Amino acid sequence: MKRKVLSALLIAAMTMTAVGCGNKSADTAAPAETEAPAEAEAETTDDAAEAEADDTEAPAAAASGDLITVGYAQVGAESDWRTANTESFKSTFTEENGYKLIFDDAQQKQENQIKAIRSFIQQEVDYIVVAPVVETGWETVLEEAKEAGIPVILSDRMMDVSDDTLFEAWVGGNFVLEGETCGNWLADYLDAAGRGDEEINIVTIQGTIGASAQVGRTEGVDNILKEHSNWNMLEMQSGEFTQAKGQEVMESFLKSYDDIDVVICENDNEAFGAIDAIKAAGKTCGPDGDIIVVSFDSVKAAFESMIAGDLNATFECNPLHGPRVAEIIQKLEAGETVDKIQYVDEAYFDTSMDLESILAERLY
Ligand code: GYE
Repeated sequence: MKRKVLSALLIAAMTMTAVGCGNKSADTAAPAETEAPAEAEAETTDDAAEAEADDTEAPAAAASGDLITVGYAQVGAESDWRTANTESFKSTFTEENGYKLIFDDAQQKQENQIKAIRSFIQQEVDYIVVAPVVETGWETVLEEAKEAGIPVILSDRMMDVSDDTLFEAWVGGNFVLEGETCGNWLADYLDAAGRGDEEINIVTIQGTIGASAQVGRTEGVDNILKEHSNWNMLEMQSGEFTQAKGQEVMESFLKSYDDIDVVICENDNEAFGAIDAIKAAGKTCGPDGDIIVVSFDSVKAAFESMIAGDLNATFECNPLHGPRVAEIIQKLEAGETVDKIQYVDEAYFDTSMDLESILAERLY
C-alpha cells in the first residue's frame, strides 16, 4: 500500500475544507446542550463534519489507481437520519477523494451485516466501517477481520465487545446524554406551563431494541424520570425507527390509554407516524395540543413539523459521519493514533426558537 503521498495530500485538503467551511453547526446550536460526556477520556469532534457541505477538490487519486477501499456495512434505510448518513458516506468516499466505497444496506438485519463484513474480508478491502444494527453478537466476525489484518471502524451505533482491540475507533452521538437532555427539557417545559407537580402520563415509542441509539436514549430519559415521582411511564414499545411502525404503535397506545400527556419517540420518523395516529384519533398535539410530542435526530422534516405546530421538540443526533470516518482513516494511514471513542457535539430545538432561520442552515 504505497499511499503515503496521497494520504498527506488528502489530510491537507480535508483540513483546508474544515477551516474554510466555518462553524455551521455552532451557529444553529440550541443552548444548554453540551455537558461533558460521561466517559472522561472521550473526545468530542465536530470539525470533520463541517467538510460535508463543501465540495473542495481533492487530489486526483483516481488517476493514480491507488484508491483506499472501504466497505461500509450500513444499517438500512429506515429513517431520514439514515438517508443523510448514507449520503454523507457516499459523498465523502468518492474516487476523487481517493476511495473506492463498497456500500451494503443490511435492511436492519444483523445477519445481513455479518454477511457483508465477511464479503468485505473476502474482497480484501483496506478498511471496514460498520454502523451496527444492535450492540451484541459481533465478536466472531470482528475476530475474522482482525485475523485478515483489516482495521474496523465503528460509526453511529456502538458494539458491545469484551476486547476493544477488535475495532480501531468509534464515532457517533452520545445517546444517554441525548435522552437526559430530553428528560430535562420536558421537566422545564412542564414547569413553565405550571404543570410541574401534575401527574404526567408518558408513553415511549422506542427504536430498534438492542440498538445503542435505543438503549442510550431509553436510559437517559429514565435517569430523569427517576427524579420525578409524578411522571408515569405507561408503556414502551418499539417502533423500529420507522414512520409506519411509529404510527402503528401510537394507534395501539391511544386505544389502551385515554389520558396520554407525552409521547417520547426515539427518532423523528416515529414521531411523524405518531402525529398522524394522534390526529386520526381526533386528538391534537404540539404546543397547543392535548399531547406533547418529542423526538430525536432533528432532521429537516422535524423542523417543518415543529413549524406546523405538531412536534414540540427534537433532540439532535448528527448523521454526517462520512468526513469524520475519513479523518480517522487518514490518521491511521499516516500511522497516527486516533481517539478510541469520539462523541459529536449535539444540540436540541423546540418551538420557542426561530426555527425558520435554523432550518435554512440545516445540512440534513
Ligand atoms: O436516531 C434513527 C436511525 O442510530 C442514531 O438510527 C441512529 C438512529 C437514528 O434509524 O433515526
